[in-house]
Amino acid sequence: MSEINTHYRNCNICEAMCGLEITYQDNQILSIKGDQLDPFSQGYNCPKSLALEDFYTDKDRLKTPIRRTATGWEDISWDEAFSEITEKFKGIQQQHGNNALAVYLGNPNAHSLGNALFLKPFMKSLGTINRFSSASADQLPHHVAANFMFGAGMLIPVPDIDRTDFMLIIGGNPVVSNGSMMTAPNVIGRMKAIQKRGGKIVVVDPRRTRTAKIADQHLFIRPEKDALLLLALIHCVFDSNMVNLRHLETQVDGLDDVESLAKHYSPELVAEFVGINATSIRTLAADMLAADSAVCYSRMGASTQTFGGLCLWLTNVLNIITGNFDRAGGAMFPQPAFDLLRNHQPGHKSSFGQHQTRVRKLPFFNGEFPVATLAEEIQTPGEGQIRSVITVAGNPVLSAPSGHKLAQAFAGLDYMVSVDIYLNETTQYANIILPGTTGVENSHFDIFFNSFSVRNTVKYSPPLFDQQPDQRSDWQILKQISARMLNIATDDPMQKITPEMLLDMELKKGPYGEEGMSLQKLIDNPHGIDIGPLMPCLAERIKTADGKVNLFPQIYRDDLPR
Ligand SMILES: Nc1nc2c(c(=O)[nH]1)N[C@H]1C(S)=C(S)[C@@H](COP(=O)(O)OP(=O)(O)OC[C@H]3O[C@@H](n4cnc5c(=O)[nH]c(N)nc54)[C@H](O)[C@@H]3O)O[C@H]1N2
Ligand SMILES: Nc1nc2c(c(=O)[nH]1)N[C@H]1C(S)=C(S)[C@@H](COP(=O)(O)OP(=O)(O)OC[C@H]3O[C@@H](n4cnc5c(=O)[nH]c(N)nc54)[C@H](O)[C@@H]3O)O[C@H]1N2
Ligand code: SF4
Ligand SMILES: [Mo]
Repeated sequence: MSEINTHYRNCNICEAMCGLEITYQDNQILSIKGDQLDPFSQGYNCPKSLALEDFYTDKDRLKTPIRRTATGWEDISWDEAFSEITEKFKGIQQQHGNNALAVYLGNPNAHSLGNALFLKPFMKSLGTINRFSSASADQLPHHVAANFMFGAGMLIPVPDIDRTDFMLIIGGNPVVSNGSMMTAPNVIGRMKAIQKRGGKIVVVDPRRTRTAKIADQHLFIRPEKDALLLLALIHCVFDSNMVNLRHLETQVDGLDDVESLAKHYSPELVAEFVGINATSIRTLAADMLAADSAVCYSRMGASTQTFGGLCLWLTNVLNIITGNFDRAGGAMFPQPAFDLLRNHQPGHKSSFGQHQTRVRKLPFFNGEFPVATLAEEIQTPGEGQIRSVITVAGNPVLSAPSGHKLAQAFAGLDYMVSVDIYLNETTQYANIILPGTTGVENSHFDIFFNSFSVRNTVKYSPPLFDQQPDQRSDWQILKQISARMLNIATDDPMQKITPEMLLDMELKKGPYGEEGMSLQKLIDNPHGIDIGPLMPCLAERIKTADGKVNLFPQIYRDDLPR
């Protein structure tokens, strides 16, 4: 037996990016604890992080490809799997058109460095516009608001939870979820710190959640009436002459139009619909206005509902007109070291509505269609019908709206592939399952969640254990399928590119590149590097053509009559 060693990495199970300290001996994990020296999480971890060991040792986990046969599943070689898959995909696309093949991407893709980097070229190599993901069952309204108000779908403001004096949480349960679109390790500790410094937390939720229990005030709301509540709060801000754009005075377009709209939504008018009395609504607005700094944070319950678009737009409006935008303690833009918007030109035309789904004519956005339409796109006969699907790290039969219909739809496909580590509700319909390495077997860097983080930090995690000779990582699987779809030779120089090469390049070209940010610097700092609290950066980060915030985008004007 060799000696006991210690390994430091970020947990990649949820959005919180907690730093972990893992002790191990040979290929056995002995303990998983919070890393006290991680500057962001400072020793916090939750019980879910222990699952990193379970993933590593689980006997049920798949490690090499399997193929479904009439008599059950059989093991096959990687080469045989890749040959069959690309032959089938090409055949189906030749016969029925490129869009006969669809892709579904699940949540773990966002928690994987390799997947986050190689999915884009992978999807391009498939040449289909039929792309779906869990994002449309979750957070698209956040991206739509960012797109139309700030000029880029990824430019999403996050609550500056560490400095705010007043936090209004609408439809989020961070005490249980550990926070979402708000990367904040030990979110409970950060919430309690608000209260300790004399601040206040108000929760708006139809249920008495654990978050509501630790809040100072809980307002029960009728489901899906949040847009009306937000309009009434905005009404109160205008009504009391308290609009204050601060440094954004010349950078906001559409204020008068918002005022004209909000006039019609007094607390007295909406109270009955919303289920919260007018006095409570007026007091809520007054409390928010009286605080030195305040932020409204809306999440799943506000996003995944009939009026999710309006909710996320109005949340931004409320933060902006109360002077709590791009300012300490309000809603702010992170400045990640790996900047996903590095090449995003101001005024760049968004993909919203570039294509429509065949059956229900729903719009394409952010490179994809709503997953709620996937089953009907498979089951409705006609030109452009989907006949083949590849899922990557997703379980839409369980997770997507009307998943039972997807089960039927998948069962009727000509050919299906899943890149997944388990045989489950979704992957059982695949002809071939390709399992990648996961968790501690992979290197990690949080490309997405650093973009939604309440503090600017940066950290790289090397793999803890080596890949076995018969294992592949997800990104190697995706690259192999791409190469074969495009008939690229295995010795092509592009085939040698690794996630680490791309990461190093982005860090050097990124906003801290001149200060020596690089992969090597991160390797030398295994606990991570603190860059500091969020800084006002709207003027530099905004991506609209004229550099102004569009307070009242047309898409919401069009939606209001509904
Ligand atoms: N009823 C209901 N439905 C919901 C929600 C809800 O609250 N209630 N929440 C919605 C939300 S917010 C989301 S984000 C979606 C999530 O929707 P999905 O992403 O479709 O669902 P998950 O269960 O996260 O699927 C994860 C899949 O990835 C596999 N997997 C895990 N790790 C890896 C890996 O490293 N590599 C690969 N290749 N595969 C891996 C797992 O085996 C599993 O099949 O669900 C949505 N659906
Ligand atoms: N343990 C665990 N943690 C997770 C996950 C997990 O699967 N397991 N999934 C992760 C993912 S992918 C995500 S996206 C996050 C989600 O993180 P959160 O958004 O923080 O958590 P949810 O439980 O989805 O909270 C939604 C809340 O909205 C409320 N709600 C429902 N309808 C309405 C409404 O009409 N109006 C209002 N105001 N509220 C409403 C619900 O009662 C619920 O309390 O959690 C992450 N964390
Ligand atoms: S809160 Fe999330 S990131 Fe932190 S230890 Fe738990 S699962 Fe991992
Ligand atoms: Mo999610």
